[in-house]
Amino acid sequence: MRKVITYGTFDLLHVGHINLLRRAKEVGDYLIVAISSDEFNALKDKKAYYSFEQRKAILEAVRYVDEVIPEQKWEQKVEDVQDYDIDVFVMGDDWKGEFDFLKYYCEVVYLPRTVGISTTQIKKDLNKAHNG
Ligand code: C2G
Repeated sequence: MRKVITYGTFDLLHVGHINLLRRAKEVGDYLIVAISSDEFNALKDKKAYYSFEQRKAILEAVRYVDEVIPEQKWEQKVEDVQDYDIDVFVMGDDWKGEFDFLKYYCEVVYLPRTVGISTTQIKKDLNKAHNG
């Protein structure tokens, strides 16, 4: 069984996330998603609208996702790849090159981001619509 892992906040789930998850699943048979904890989001200067538990429940309902684990620190990726016996690490290409050190442990694949959508833009648009 070819196991894939990817990491992210996945807040206000949108088609950009779904496109990433679908393609990540396509490169293997089993997809683990490490979702950023609320505390780790703070380290990324991100404040998710949905809590970790809510984002976890939403991702577990996505057909491409087989397992969801917490992402609590930058340094856990090597340990995760070893502990979960991962074959492929996948990220959107906004992270291209950032995780090449994992190439010693598994394949590293950066997939093109979906253009024109982001959680940040969704929040901006909603704020504008609400405040006129
Ligand atoms: N993504 C995408 N297209 C978009 C938006 C996001 O392909 N329009 C991808 C990102 O490239 C990432 C994944 O969806 O691979 C999750 O995006 P975020 O939730 O923004 O994740 P991020 O904050 O980049 O967290 O340790 C890695 C970090 O936790 C990554």
